[in-house]
Amino acid sequence: MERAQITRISKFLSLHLRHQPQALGLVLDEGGWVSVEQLLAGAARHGLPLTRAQLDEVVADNDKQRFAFDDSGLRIRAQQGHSVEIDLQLVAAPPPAVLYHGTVAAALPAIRTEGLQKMKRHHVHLSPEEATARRVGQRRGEPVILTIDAAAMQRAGFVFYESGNGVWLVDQVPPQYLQPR
Ligand code: HQG
Repeated sequence: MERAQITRISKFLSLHLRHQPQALGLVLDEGGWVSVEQLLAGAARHGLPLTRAQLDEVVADNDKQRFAFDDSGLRIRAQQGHSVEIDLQLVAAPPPAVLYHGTVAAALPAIRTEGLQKMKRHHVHLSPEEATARRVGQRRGEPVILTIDAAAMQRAGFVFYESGNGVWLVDQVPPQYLQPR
């Protein structure tokens, strides 16, 4: 498929697997999973007919591995980023010593006061690489990269989770763990 078509399908999947499953007549189970067959039927009903091969291509090609099939290949879910209530059954793991977060200057005063908050998502999203954080910040304007002392947070008892696609998740980052750069 062409890049534009893959992006269109990826955005459609993000919308429905993270935020509005009901718009496609889907019900996510508690882990966020949905049957591939029902997803394809719902997509066809809503003007985006899609073959299983096309879905496989979008899942495999995705730059951030946003979606995953279960072991049977019969169910699919978004790996993270949900606004609907689900339990991804994430496994706690020790984080890299340093993590990065990309944001923009306008958010800094609030972030310096109250720390990084999860806002509308289930967790604060952090990246092991600065370049990834830069791309995340760029979605909102000129990026500002914050360095997080994840090792100190872990020593203080904060629990980190690694999502299936290399994003590190935590409930919040209090301002004292944001290192000045
Ligand atoms: C900011 C995309 C004010 C935070 C990306 C960010 C990522 C605060 C925004 C993933 C704040 C929330 C996550 C505070 C945090 N006061 N602003 N106390 N604390 N913020 O989209 O990290 O394409 O929920 O800096 O690429 O930008 O969806 O989080 O600017 O991986 O797969 O509030 O989403 O991936 O924005 O992005 P978001 P994010 P997908």
